[in-house]
Amino acid sequence: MRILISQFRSAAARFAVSRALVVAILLGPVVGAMLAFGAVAARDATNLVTIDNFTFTPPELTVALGTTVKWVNHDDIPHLVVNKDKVFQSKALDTDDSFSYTFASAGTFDYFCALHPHMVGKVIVK
Ligand SMILES: [Cu+2]
Repeated sequence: MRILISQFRSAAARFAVSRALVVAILLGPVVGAMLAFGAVAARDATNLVTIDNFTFTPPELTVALGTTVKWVNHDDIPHLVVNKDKVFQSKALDTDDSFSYTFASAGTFDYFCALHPHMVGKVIVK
């Protein structure tokens, strides 16, 4: 009887260890995916320029070479994003439309809205 109990205990201990291992294996990808999602969300937030009330926000954005910047129009009238040196130019962006551009060279990129030239902003690529 004593032998049976001790066998039962060691079996229970093995079960607890293997159950913890299974939980760790199952949760690994979930935690990894959550971390990856957080990193993507953070990157999106830092490279986003919103257009609200005829204003680019932030008006000046500094990014690393190779970064994709996304502009989103939240106004209910169309806007464009046009680089002064014609390096990039969006189509007319209606409400909630977006435009993305990946900066493949360093420098300062001044831009404006072709419909409302007083709307200006700049992206500095380092
Ligand atoms: Cu505009």
